[in-house]
Amino acid sequence: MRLGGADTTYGATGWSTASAPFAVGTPDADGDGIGDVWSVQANGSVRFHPGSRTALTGNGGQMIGPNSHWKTRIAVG
Ligand SMILES: [Ca+2]
Repeated sequence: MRLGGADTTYGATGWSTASAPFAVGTPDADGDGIGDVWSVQANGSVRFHPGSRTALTGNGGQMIGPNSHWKTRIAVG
């Protein structure tokens, strides 16, 4: 991630490819002016992770539940 123009660690735990195989940063999606992250979890669910100026916290919010359709998708964004 880029914060203040430099690459830095933004979320250090829970982001292994085994637990969150796909993740993408996007422009602000919740209106707070800070870019956000969407992920597809290993169980196929899609989660929204509100961005922050310092670090991602928590597990984000589940936007789409796990089902066989999402398990076969290869990208989000
Ligand atoms: Ca945001």
